[in-house]
Amino acid sequence: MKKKAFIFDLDGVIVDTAKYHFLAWQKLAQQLGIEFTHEHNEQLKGVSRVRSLDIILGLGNAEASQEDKDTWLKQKNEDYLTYINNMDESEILEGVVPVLQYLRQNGQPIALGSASKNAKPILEKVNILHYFDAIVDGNDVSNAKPDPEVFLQAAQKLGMPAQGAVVFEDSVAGVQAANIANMVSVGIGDAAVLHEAQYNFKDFTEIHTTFLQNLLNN
Ligand code: B16
Ligand code: MG
Repeated sequence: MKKKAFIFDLDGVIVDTAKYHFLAWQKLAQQLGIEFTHEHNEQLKGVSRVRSLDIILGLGNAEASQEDKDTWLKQKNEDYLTYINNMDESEILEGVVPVLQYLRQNGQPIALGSASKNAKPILEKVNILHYFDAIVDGNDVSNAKPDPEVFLQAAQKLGMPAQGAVVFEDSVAGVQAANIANMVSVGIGDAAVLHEAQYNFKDFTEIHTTFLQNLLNN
């Protein structure tokens, strides 16, 4: 069987940490007197922590010093980490583990490509860190998605060519990053939103081994 690099985004693909990001950002927004809804939260998916704060401040037409921003970023992350601390295996999205197992059993190299700086502790918490041969996250990259840096680094760390690597992504920017890197983009979520993806699935329960085999044969 041929080998390809399989690269997974984290939030929205493996686990739904967006709900915890939301709670932590909402607490901060309330403190700052800025209205922050679930709809607003959609704009933060796949976006870096620093950029997320700027988006929230923008919602309130607020400006702030770098010192204040640093304090708020620290506070938001501390709040977020208290939620992460309570995560366990039950939070892995349905269908993800069978796909990881299939890839592992067939000797396929697996990496994580996430914007989160908390990626590794989250994978540890939900007990799937051992599936990953490489982790590239927000601590490693300087350019955010849609820049392909995170996925290019992931392929490189796996010792695999970027071209033909398979990326599972739930964000538009992530799908674009995969396409720019000449990788195979697999959109997870709403196909209308992720219409730029080469393949679309609602979630991992729809991804069967025949699909993975076909990818490997191409
Ligand atoms: P952190 P992903 C992203 O994860 C989240 O979707 C995004 O909402 C978050 O702001 C970003 O990670 C940074 O997370 O504050 O933990 O460094 O989808 O790229 O796995
Ligand atoms: Mg994501």
